[in-house]
Amino acid sequence: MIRDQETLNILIDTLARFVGERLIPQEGLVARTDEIPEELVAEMKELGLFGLAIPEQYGGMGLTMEEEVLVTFEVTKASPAFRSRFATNNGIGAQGIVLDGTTEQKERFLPKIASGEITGSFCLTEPDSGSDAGSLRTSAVRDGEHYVLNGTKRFITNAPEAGIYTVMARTDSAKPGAAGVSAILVERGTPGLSFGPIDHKMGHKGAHTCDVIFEDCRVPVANLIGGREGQGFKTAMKVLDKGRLSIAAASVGSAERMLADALRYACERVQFGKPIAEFQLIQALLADSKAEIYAARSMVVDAARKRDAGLDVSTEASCAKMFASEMCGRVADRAVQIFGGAGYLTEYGIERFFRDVRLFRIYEGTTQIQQIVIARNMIREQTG
Ligand code: COS
Repeated sequence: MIRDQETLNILIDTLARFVGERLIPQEGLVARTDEIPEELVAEMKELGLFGLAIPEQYGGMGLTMEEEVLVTFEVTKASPAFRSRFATNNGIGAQGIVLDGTTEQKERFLPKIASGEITGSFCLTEPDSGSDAGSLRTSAVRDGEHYVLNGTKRFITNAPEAGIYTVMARTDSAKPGAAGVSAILVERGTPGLSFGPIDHKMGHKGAHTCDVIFEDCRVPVANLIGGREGQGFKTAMKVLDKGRLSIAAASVGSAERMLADALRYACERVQFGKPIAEFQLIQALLADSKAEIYAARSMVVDAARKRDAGLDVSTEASCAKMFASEMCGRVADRAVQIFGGAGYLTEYGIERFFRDVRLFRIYEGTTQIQQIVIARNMIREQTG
């Protein structure tokens, strides 16, 4: 659902220029230093990137899902670490409040999230609870007008920078699975909240993750998302339905960038007396990538439109995330192959993308979890 094509075109053109002139030239530096320069973060705030998907009444741009994926296709033509810096504010670090928060919670946190004044972070995964998210053990025990949180969350994106954490915690120890989980907002600076060291990762340098630790961390009852206990797992799943579409879109944008780089290289690199792009075996790598990107892009836009139409897109989001992230891995592999020896060197940048995009098949639900979600939904529809 594009509300105003002209305004969207201006936004996408502006972002394309920002990507080309500001982000791509800094990719090497960000990878080497594991840090996005503060001036670039300030420019992202200026452009409104932290509030793309936050409703306009709270200071965001209120993009529809279709508009948001089109923007993501553009922004992820630069290293995915850049997107990661602001994506939690539009996605997993804010959508719990957007989808299920009380009016008071929305008014209190969303304007600061939309402006980028604070970064949002989503705390679901734990050391012993990854794909089996319903088995999480972090506890939130009611004590008067507070919850007392204890436990550890793992691999939490933007945790070192964040100001607000959406924490899935067990408020009912008698209910072992998803039913006993609630979503609770914890603000930075709350006594009992601390962080592990920044994780050393294969890729996504500049996008930080770390453990988030709760030790008798007291949080007001008013921070329970939606004011109802036992709804936290469902909130998390709804947030992930949207998040998975965003990762699918990021997979498409990154694949488009890698293919553009590989095509340019293939047209310039001369072997056996002509550019390697003229050899049919190279053409097959290019053509397969082009067709698969087109398929993934079409899936993502279709699923986004269905979400904008108010449909349940749990299946479509998982299909898009699974196909697009796996496609992106294949394109990364082919791009390195086209670059040959140069593809293995740091200075050409393609090996960095190869490492970066590996994460798309893992976070916000592995490919295997997407298969489970898709098949379960199919069986449920069949058997009623
Ligand atoms: N939207 C709304 N509600 C949903 C939902 C969705 N997309 N998916 C599940 N639910 C609801 C179910 O309807 C069920 O509610 P009822 O008990 O009232 O029927 C409840 O949530 C529990 O669902 P389910 O029984 O399917 O939970 P499981 O424990 O079997 O787990 C999977 C389901 C495996 C799909 C889930 O744990 C998952 O997505 N794991 C991956 C987690 C992940 O992506 N982690 C990445 C880190 S976050 S960056």
